[in-house]
Amino acid sequence: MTTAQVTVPDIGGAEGAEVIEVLVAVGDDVVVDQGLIVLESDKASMEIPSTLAGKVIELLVSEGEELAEGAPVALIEVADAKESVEESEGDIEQSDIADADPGENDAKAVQPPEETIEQPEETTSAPGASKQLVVVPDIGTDDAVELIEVCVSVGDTVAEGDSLVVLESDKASMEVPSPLAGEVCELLVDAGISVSQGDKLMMIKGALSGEPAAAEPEKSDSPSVEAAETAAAPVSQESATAEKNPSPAPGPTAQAEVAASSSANVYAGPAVRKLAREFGVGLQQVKGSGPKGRVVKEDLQQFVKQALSRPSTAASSTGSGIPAVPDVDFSQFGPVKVTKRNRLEKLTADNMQRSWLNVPHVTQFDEADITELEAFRSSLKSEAEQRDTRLTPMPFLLKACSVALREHPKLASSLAAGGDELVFKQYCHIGMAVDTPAGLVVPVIRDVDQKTIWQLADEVLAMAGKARDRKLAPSDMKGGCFTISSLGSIGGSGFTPIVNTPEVAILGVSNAEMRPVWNGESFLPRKMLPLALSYDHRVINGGDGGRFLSHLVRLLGDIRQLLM
Ligand code: CAO
Repeated sequence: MTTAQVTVPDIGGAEGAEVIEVLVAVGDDVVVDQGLIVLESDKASMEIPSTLAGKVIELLVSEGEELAEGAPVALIEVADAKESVEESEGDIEQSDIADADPGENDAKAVQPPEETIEQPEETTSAPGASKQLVVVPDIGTDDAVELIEVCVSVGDTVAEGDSLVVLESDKASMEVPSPLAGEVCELLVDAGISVSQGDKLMMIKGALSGEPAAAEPEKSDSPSVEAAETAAAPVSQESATAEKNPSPAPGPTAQAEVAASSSANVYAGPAVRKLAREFGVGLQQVKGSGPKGRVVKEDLQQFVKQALSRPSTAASSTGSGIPAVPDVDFSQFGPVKVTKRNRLEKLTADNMQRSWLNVPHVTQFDEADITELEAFRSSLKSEAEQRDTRLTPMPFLLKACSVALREHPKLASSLAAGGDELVFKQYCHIGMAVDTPAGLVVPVIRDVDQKTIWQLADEVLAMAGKARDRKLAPSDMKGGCFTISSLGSIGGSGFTPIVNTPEVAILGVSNAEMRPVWNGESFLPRKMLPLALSYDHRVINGGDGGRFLSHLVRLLGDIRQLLM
């Protein structure tokens, strides 16, 4: 059985890099190229791949440790030692070989840019250089890599070494530092595109740009520029007369750019950055718990978990991007008792919030003279007792609404197809809000237009009883075209009800009172019933609402009209 050691390869000249993640455990089977650890320097993070296939029998590093080139990473029990050693092209050392030569390892492909960003002297020391073109440095691979973040904007002042863009391959992410101090005057790339060594990134106006003419940059055809470009150096000069730069590739939205650039300053490894992008999480929102505040995978998982566990809070407070009402610890002001809200209360809250946020509400008010109605109703009291029912104003209200809705069907319609269509119902089912100890429910009374006042009285009684006994079936609360919410028996002179979506209108009924009413000659005692009609202004305009309400007032004022 042969064991062999995997060591840290050439990491691009970085003096040391921190182990930010150990990707395998003792006992794991690994294949060639599988990431063993993630190293992160101040400019790049990179996965160190296994150069062997086999079983991890010892991990020689731990998180937080600083490693340099040649440092042992793991001891692998090689499945087929010969084959693996051949595959690794001498990058690995057998455990009995003292000196490692990690130089030509696969991980070289992920060397960070510090080494390569050192520009050829002729490109940076050219006297009087005004603008410099920054290009993708040697990234250790001929393959294109993704440009995941642009860390600067046009107009930004950058210092030498400031991160300009972040590149990411499937094995590493690396920041491209600015080779000079100056001002970003043109961006030639957008996040999301693929780039290769030598591709143009941006123009930076160096500190010497304000120098006199003598210090003007050399023309683009100068040998030094040619030399620099031919050598695909990371930075080349470009004068004002030089060839036009390519247009930036089509990129993401401005919002995405902002998110990307703010994420760029977050301390996190490539795996975490990739995961964050997949989840659509801006890393700047995530609190890092790793060394030096580094965001680790667990931080991101925790953040996503918390976000998912907040849907009801979001629905109740931030449904339209409205800032949430902050939680207050009321016990700081005095003793408190906290109770849990039941399911019905929370459901009602969500429905109200949804309607309130989605529907532009208008409420119109009027009063119906129900003196005659009340006299008629009183005259039927004994008959109601004989029928073992109760004749409240509600059956009359239901009937009157059904007649008014027949004349004004828009009030019983619903919006459909994202607002392109209006559904007119050929039935008349009316909901009735019932106040129960458990909360508010709205059973629906079907085919109100086809029922007698006595039938409606029975149904009001039955439905209100069922509601209070919590015996309503879900089907009892579906299919309404319009709703009546009567607070008449409770009191109050008026209120503005919330439309019970997807319906478009609701009638609020308040407490009827005897009042002196001027008839043009004298004040007469009349029983006046306050009515409030709330409606969805996307469907019902003021004229529709006013006509419906006036009609309803007339019907309640003279119930003989209900027969017509
Ligand atoms: N003005 C004056 N008195 C009224 C009245 C009004 N507008 N409406 C009803 N009354 C009277 C009734 O006539 C009855 O008295 P009598 O027995 O002397 O006739 C008494 O008040 C009690 O009526 P009721 O409430 O039992 O019966 P109802 O048919 O009028 O209403 C129901 C039934 C289920 C709608 C009602 O009980 C109820 O729950 N209302 C609350 C609805 C609600 O909470 N809406 C708000 C929703 S938004 O938060």
